[in-house]
Amino acid sequence: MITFATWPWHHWAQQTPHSIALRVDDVDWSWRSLASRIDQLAAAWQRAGVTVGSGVALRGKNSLELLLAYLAALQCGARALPLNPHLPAELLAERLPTLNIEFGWCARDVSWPGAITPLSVADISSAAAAIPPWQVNRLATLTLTSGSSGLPKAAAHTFAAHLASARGVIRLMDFQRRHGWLLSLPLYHVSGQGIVWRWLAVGATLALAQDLRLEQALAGCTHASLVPTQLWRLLQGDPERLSLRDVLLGGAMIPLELTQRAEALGVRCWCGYGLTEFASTVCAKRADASSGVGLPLAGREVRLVDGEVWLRGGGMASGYWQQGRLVPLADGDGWFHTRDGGRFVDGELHINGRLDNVFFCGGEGVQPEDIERILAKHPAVRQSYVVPVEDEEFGQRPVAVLEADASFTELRAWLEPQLAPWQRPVAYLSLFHVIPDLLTAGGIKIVRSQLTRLAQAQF
Ligand code: 4YB
Repeated sequence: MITFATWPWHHWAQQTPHSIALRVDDVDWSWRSLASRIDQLAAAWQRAGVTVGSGVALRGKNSLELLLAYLAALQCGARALPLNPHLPAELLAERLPTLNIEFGWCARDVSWPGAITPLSVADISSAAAAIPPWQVNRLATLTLTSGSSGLPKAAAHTFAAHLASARGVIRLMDFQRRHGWLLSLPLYHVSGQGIVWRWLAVGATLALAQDLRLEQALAGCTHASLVPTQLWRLLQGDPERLSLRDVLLGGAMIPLELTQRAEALGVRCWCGYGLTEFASTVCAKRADASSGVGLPLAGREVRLVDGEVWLRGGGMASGYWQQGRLVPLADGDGWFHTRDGGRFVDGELHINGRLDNVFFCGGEGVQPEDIERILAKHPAVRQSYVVPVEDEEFGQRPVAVLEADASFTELRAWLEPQLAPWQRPVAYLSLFHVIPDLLTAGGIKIVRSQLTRLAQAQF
């Protein structure tokens, strides 16, 4: 596996200058043209004051401009913080000052909190700037966690961590220079950045489709990363026409029914378990007859302590960035305590669910994911969440929030015999009724605390 002596895009511009680095809609960019565009943009941003150690926030949906901004910020030696464009302004105003962000780029003209200097990708400087040296151990990115409560934390990764994460997946999935990976998940989430670092690590083609539906965006791509809901939707369309060869799934429980259906259509499925703190994938395997997430990728270790998954090794963030310093995320022996419940079955890791999601119904612990796993087996269920609602008699009781093509009466009759009495939902709600703007909300996962609040209000 290559170790870089210079910025990866410069490396590939020297090694394979005419190979296709990027395919944006129908336009191809060679490594040489990409590297030269990044040089121009980085030089302009350096003239605007961005320097080694600056903080640069990048706010937008995936686009060519966002990718260029990300790479240019890195080449300036800055810490890049990609942000979900749907984050409320109040949260940014509260969070950005603690993250030492001095500059901001945004896809649309929005105002940044006062102290932040806006940057533009229209800026071009042909004056050669002194390019900061590539240093694999420099802090490269801050990525906000999607924590279920409180303010998100900013996991700080070095280039070395991103590359270590990439290498584990590349080795497993046989991703090579001749392949193309669609940037199918947002860059503000580690799953999107994971795609970028795998692309850079092997010098393959990255595909970006700015306004296309997923089926169309995938045309000509061999690889994609998808959350289970995206793959369900894809299989509902015209799956015969998919050119997709390999799909890395993750972010949530991956139903066996999903991978079996996709595999039968010739799509190789890889089941991953990953986290922001580990710059994406930690465990993965080729989908098979078991619902586990396989074994740790090379260079990672997993152990279970009182049923909690602890992780250590390659890809781990250097800490959470807070007020100019790194707050450790691991214990004294280097283990990160994930708050995920897990178990080993036949030597393979299975994820039970978030320990923080457990609630109590009449004194009995309910792990919502145990019920969701059963619901996911029903052929008509596309998405399912179980959340607690307050109950005078039992404390809390489960409610099922579903996207399904079957009636709730039918689902209830099918589900209840499979559950203990305290696990049985007291109500069934339609997901799109509870969160009408779900599809436009931008995130890759449901925020459970929000879903719980909305379900409680409708109950
Ligand atoms: C899971 C889970 C699983 C995560 N079963 N719970 O490149 C990739 O690995 C990728 C590919 C496709 C889609 C997503 C990814 C990711 O990176 C996902 C990373 C992620 O979700 N990070 S997160 O910080 O937002 O959430 C982490 C949490 O998500 C974990 O702590 C688990 O609770 C949950 N999770 N994979 C069950 N296979």
